[in-house]
Amino acid sequence: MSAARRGASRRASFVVVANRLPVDRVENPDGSQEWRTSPGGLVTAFEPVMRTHRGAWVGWPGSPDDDVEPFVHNDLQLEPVHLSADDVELYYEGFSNGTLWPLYHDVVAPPAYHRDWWDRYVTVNERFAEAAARVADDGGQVWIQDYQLQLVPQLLRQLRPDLKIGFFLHIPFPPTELFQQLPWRSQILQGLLGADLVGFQLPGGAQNFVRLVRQRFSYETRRDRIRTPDGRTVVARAYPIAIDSSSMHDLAMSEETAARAQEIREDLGNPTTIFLGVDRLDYTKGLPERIRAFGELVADGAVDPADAVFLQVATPSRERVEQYRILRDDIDRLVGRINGDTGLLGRPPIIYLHNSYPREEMAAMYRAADVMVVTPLRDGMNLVAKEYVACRDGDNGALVLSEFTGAAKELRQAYLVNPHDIDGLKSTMLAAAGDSSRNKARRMRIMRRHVFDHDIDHWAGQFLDDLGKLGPGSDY
Ligand code: GDG
Repeated sequence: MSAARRGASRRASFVVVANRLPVDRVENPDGSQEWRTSPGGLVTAFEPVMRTHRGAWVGWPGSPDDDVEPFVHNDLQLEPVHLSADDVELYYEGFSNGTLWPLYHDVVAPPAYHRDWWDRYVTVNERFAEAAARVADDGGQVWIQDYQLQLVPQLLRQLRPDLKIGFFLHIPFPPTELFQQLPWRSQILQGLLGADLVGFQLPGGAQNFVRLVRQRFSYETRRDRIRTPDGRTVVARAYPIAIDSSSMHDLAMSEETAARAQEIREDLGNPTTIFLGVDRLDYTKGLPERIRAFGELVADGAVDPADAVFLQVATPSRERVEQYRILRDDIDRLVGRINGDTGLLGRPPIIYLHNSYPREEMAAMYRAADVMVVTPLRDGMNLVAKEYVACRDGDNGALVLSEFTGAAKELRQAYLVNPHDIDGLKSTMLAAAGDSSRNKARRMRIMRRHVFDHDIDHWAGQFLDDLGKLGPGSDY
């Protein structure tokens, strides 16, 4: 395996625990296999900390029933957690993506509650906690990621009370009335309370959490602090996640990307306006709403398919989960109907790509697009919106952004929309496309400054600085 060497685990003073390891196993044409760093912000965010701190990463390697020994990849120590096919079905596709995901996203799809899913969620969280306990050095820092692992903070504290434990939730933390539906609500709250610092995307999520803890357990709380009966202080605070803005910008500004962006425009028939959507194919992302809105604009004659096109990239996601299969069929039908009803010869109004692309190609699409359309019904942050802003330069480009994303709280100069309001979506998409260069440039300049000042290093730095002040031995 290139760039990877097997190695017995050594103890690490900084440990990230996430559902997935930050690598993918890829097969070469000659049949040999190797690990490659997965595309994504988290690896980039943690890279500097990992290097200065002797870091390790605990996570699932990505295929079921695969026994992978601990190994080192690009100087990063990787600690695989084994998941059986049953674990994947019950803990990952079941409880994580069939219960928690819809519940935490404002029940935009109905969550399913099954006791055997929950039981397996507990077992798998125990396995992750044990792996983290084995690898963390005395008094080390452990940072646990996301909704799949909400019990790990408490389980790990029981095993290793000497550690400083942080947790970050990448998705929204729901309003208290919705959270109370969960049959295992107390266990989840207690799981999170095992951390010294619980991070959320928005202040509202942190407040929901503190309120729930006060209501359910009558613990003493003051602003963002919770006092537990065993005398610990748990802090719940917002850390809006960010992107590696300068590397995204540099990639977009390269000559290769400029040439590729030009090619994309030509391939699309050199329209005046390219609208772009980029999402994991997920029912929280509001794909049908935006496609329907664009289809109506074409049908109404407000948009001429000879002059404008909607390019939608939908990255395949969670394809074994029923709701995702239904969504895919719905979108296929919707796009087919709009293109069939309103398309011209060689000019379908919607180009729909159900595929994933290298980062370079994504940057070229962002650069080619005149209007980026991001319309989730609910989204913790939405990195696509920030990536688009980072890839722009000069006076064109407009971002249409759902009010229900975390990003909307920061990117106030976007053209904000309520994605449930199809007429509002239509008028906002038109307004964004037709706005003056001066207005677009002004809005983009302010957003760009924000995205550059609040990048992924800033995000990780703030969280880890705060975590450093908390936990065992601190009098914070
Ligand atoms: C969760 C939360 C929160 C997409 N297609 C391709 C590709 N992507 C990349 C995008 C972006 C990332 O995937 C998607 O991030 P989002 O933030 O938009 O959405 P989720 O996947 O739902 O992420 C979300 C995030 O966690 C971080 O905390 O913002 O709210 O739901 O970076 O560029 N990348 C490549 N090819 C593709 O085809 N290379």
